[in-house]
Amino acid sequence: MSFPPNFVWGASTSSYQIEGGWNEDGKGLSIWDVFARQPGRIWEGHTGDIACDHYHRYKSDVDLMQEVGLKAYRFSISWPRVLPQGTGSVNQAGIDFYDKLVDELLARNIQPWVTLFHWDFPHALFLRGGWLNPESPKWFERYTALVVERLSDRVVHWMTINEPQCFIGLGLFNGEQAPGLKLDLRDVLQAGHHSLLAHGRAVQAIRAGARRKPMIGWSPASLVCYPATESSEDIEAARRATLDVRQGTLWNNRWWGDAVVLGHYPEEGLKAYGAAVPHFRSSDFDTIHQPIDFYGCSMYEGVLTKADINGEPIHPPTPIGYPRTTALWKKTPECLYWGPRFFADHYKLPIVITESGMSNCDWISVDGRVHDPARIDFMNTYLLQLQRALSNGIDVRGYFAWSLLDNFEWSEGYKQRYGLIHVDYQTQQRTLKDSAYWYRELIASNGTTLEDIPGGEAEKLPYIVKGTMRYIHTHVGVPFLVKDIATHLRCHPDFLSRKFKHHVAVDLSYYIRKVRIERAQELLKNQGIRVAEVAEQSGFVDPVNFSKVFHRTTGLTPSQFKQQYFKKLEGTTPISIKPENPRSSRVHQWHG
Ligand code: IFM
Repeated sequence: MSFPPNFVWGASTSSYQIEGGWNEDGKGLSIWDVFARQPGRIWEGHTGDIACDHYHRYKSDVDLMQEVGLKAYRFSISWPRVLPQGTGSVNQAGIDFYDKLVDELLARNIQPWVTLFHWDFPHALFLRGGWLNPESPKWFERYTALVVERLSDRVVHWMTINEPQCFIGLGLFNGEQAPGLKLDLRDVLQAGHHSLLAHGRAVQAIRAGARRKPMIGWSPASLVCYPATESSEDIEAARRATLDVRQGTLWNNRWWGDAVVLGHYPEEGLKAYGAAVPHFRSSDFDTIHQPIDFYGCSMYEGVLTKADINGEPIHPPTPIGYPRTTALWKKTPECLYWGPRFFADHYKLPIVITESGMSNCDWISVDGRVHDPARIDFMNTYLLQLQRALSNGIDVRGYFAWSLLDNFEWSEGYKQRYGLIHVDYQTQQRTLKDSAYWYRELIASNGTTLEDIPGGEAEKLPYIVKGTMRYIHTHVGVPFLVKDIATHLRCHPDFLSRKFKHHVAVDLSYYIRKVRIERAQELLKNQGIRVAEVAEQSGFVDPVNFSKVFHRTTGLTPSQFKQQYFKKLEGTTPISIKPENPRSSRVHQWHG
């Protein structure tokens, strides 16, 4: 089954991770600007001061998005760029930046998907208590209303907050991320409660102010436990573990998700957090629980789960040598099947994969390209699972690769590369990785080029050879040269021919000829067709040359081939079906 025709193929980024321009044109400080300057916080003292310099290069970055063939681009707005103090006066240049970005995207037919908050909280508001301040939901509502006022004549897709488990949990509980605090669990959950109220108020502000009918969602970190086998016991154990809330950690789905979608904290959560449950009024949920149009899932890895003898979930240890990314996250494609299935089932909302991808050790090779077969395989295997979810009737609307560009990976600095596009941080030069070209073909085919042949011959061929074969088969009806395939795949024609010969053991030009002649043979089986038409439709410019090549390859001229073919057909004895049962009307009809 292929993906639905309107499936949204996209890529994601976030403001602090790519923009740079940290103090330009009136932008205010974000907590990340401050945190990154504190010694020992970020790997090798990196900062997002320049990052990918997207603030200055957004136009050429949108060109690259177009080159990758993206249907949608998910980006976030830097709150302190548009409101330097978090509230109060607007930084015109800041909001203009996003205004122009949206125009650039639309001019290239790329849907803008806007996230309002992806962690770069205004420092000025942090000094007023940040998310701990009960006013914070109102601050966020006003900021949202401003953005909606400026962009909603063009933007339709909105996401409120990104991964509260991280900006609350990692930011305020274990201090790994900005602002780097280690608060009591109760305070942390209080701040979390305010962020949920902020989500609800933002949804209200979008619906109240949007000039085009909005599609609103959010994007929590989505933690998936997947079953070790398809037994009903393991499936149930995995489902329960996915929906569980455990003591002393914010890594769960339901504390956050149930509040937003179901309008209450889950019983399990109230029990698990006990005395740390924050202060709230039940009417708070009238604000938090707003109708949303999709459930965004940021999904990277899953946890293998089995049922023990009592049906309780257990997690078998990870085998030595298990495939992992450079961030040491496990490659677990199954999460893209079980995650959407469990979440769609529990929340009854359409699913959008707002982030999925892998960090990898990528560099520019001697041939000038970035070869990242691991990422291609990662995306391929994950997307096959998403396809499985779709064919099982789960309503998945889109997939956003994390990330468009290599970028600033928070406390890991630039150590991890997640992009489809390589960034040289010294020169800011961008290079499309092999995975970007692979993704381009996948998008163009609406997902039909996923490789589902484990261990098959095609699987052993490198991407460039498969890409060449695909190009030849899809373009067989038009004249093209090896250099056209090379341009399409962004490599040198000699390199392409060498690789092809090495892996397929025939000359590339011979292979192209063979595919064209096979196509011609098929066409010649059509009685009414003229040889000149066959030549044209199998990609030959000159019919005389076509006849010569045909003869050289098959030992027959096109007309001889045709004659022989129809002669053979004439000679075939039609299959006669003798009625075994003379009363069967169907058999009688056939013979009649
Ligand atoms: O880079 C992050 C992103 O900002 C939030 N989700 C996970 C990504 C990879 O760690």
